Amino acid sequence: MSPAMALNEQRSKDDTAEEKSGYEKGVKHLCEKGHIRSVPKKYILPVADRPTKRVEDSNALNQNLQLPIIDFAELLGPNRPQVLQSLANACQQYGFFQLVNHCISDDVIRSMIDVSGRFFDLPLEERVKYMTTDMGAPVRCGTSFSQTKDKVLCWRDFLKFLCHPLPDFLPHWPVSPVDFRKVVGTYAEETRHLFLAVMEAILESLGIMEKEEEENVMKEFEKGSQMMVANFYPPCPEPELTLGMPPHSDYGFLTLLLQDEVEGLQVQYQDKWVTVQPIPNAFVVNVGDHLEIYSNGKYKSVLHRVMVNEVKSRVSVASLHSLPFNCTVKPSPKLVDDEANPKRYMDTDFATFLAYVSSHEPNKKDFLESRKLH
Ligand SMILES: O=C(O)CCC(=O)C(=O)O
Repeated sequence: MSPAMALNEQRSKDDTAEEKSGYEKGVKHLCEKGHIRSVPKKYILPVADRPTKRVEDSNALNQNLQLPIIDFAELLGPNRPQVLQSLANACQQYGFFQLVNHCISDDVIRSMIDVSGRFFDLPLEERVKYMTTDMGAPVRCGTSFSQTKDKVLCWRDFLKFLCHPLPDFLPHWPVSPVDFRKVVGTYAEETRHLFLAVMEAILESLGIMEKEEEENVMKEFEKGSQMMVANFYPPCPEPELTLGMPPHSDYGFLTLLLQDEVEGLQVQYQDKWVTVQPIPNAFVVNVGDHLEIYSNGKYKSVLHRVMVNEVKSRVSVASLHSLPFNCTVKPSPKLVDDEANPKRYMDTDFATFLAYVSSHEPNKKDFLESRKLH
């Protein structure tokens, strides 16, 4: 039998009912059950959606392109005006930047990546305690992108959990690994403070300086929502057929993402996919849908996706920040004027977002598109 025929034979076996129910337990479990030599059918993307290796579509032409780097320490010093300008350019042109020289210690960062990896190393019996498809659960372990809706599954397992206010949510978090709550509690608090400092700078970069409005928004952010997502992408035997995450944008104001040393994150830039080179201990920060709405379209919530690879597993941790879940997000009155800059988005709230994602197939930036006023 030719290798191709052998692979096809294995793929058709994958589609038994037993295999299908196994998918819900995640990709890690799938890989542990047996030596996976091919990607099961359920994970194979239509040709047009596969991560292509063709030079004209890949990032090869943009090899030297780096995301803008924002030095947090400089932002707090005498060069703040220049750094605010770089921040504005990054949010307008890329929707992404890397944040270095921030105040979170290497130890806190390393421990967060480490404990996330150890969570996914736990036996399935331990992880299964947190598996639910209830989007309202404070802690949710799952797989793929939108597990119940994806026609094609993604090569990714995740743990999502709410973080703020910490005393409300920490008692729901996993008790294993034993240091999970301590390590993640510290990390969650520190990333929240970093988010607040970056958000304040972003408001300033948007020209929202009038003390009253800025302070009001900042007070809302202090009470705001924080959700953490730890992602685990096992090595994949045929990475050209599938993705760790499909192209998507994030719902909140800002996402602070930590990636380990394995590359995989790609950002759409000028219609091309550009790989984000991991910088040790840096955060990849991106504009979310809410900030695009709040800035009346000035700052861009940009599509990104995750590639997998044949050799190494990869861990990333995203911290998503927004206003409190019961708040409405709308374009800032400071950034709207009827003549030159009319309001471009409808007001939106979290319940509308949840209702939308629960009733639609996940597809790129559809939610944000649905909020646009034409
Ligand atoms: O794993 C990554 O690098 C990106 C994760 C991501 O896009 C997300 O959690 O929304």
